[in-house]
Amino acid sequence: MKNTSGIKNIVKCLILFFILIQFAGCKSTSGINFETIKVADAEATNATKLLYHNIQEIAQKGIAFGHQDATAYGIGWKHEEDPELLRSDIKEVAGAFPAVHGYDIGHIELDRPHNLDTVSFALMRDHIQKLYEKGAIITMSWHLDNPVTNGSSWDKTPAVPAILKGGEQREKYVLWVKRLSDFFNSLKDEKGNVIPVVFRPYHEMNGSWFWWGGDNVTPEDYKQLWRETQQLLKENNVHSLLYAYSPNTISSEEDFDRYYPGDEFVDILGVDIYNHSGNEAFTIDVKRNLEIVRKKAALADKPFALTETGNNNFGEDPYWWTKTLYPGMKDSGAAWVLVWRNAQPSHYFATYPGEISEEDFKAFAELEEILFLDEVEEITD
Ligand code: BMA
Repeated sequence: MKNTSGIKNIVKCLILFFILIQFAGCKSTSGINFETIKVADAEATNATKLLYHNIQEIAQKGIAFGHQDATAYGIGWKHEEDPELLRSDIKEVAGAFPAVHGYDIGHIELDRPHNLDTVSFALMRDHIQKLYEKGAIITMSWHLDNPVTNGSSWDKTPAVPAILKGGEQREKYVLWVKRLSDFFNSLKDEKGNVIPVVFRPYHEMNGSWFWWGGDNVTPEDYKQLWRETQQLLKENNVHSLLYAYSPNTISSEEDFDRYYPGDEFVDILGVDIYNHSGNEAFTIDVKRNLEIVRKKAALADKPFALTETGNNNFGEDPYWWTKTLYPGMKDSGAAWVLVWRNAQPSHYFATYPGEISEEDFKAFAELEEILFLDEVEEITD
């Protein structure tokens, strides 16, 4: 009797041991079970899945503030020469860096050293490394040239059929995606691991201002382009991306769905909304749009964001942040809001020292719901 119970205990211990081993295999030191996190790329790295997890965590706590090209330049300055120093108009006004940093990789496809806004890709890589170490979320759009005419993104000559499988410009497009892939794979952290980023290609496709959108493409061709591009990236061993889909201002769920490539090809839902028709209309648009996107995101069990916004009329409104933008976004559940670049006094979307809405931005930054880099770091640590 004594012997049998001893054997039973050993067997029990062994079973327990194997169960523990099993769990230890799936979970990271942070306790996240990566096996259960499903993203569009089935082979996404754990760092990419962690980014996805963090974005969901952030959305529970507030809305992370983002700025395009935040550390590359601002009004009256270009990035610091000293690579250890990161400057930002937002930091100068609010005392903290944005939590989300947007970059555009337009012209990477041409193998140029600078993007279409003269930001060097080497600088971009360097800043991305530094910001990622600090806990920032990196998101990238792609204003690529028109592959048929070699004109810009705004050259409306239809070009999508030409770059789909079997199209006349397919070879060129495959090369373009290869260059894009090499750039993504060159973004490495201190340990040499590839840095995960949110990739937001072919944005604002429901408008007709880009060659990939509106009257210049059919929804079916657009969806096919999305899927084939994702496939090419995966074939090039890019497994560090979360894919974000973001139309321009929509008026219904059908509007949102028109070009949607499918839940299995998208990780984050978004919408871009600019302040074109006055403050009141803007607040209403933001509220309504985020409600639609929130509903879609909940159904698909994905996070969502206000992927681009900004005021083009600051000169007329010193309270835009707290009285116009915030009432639209408040309690929306969006993971982040990203304002577009501060290029020059006639083309800027965030504030800067001395700018008319500077004080209001400080009040906006103080709001509990609005999160900057230090606050996001605490949530995701
Ligand atoms: C647009 C403008 C352009 C810029 C492009 C890509 O909205 O800001 O000046 O080239 O974004 O960043």
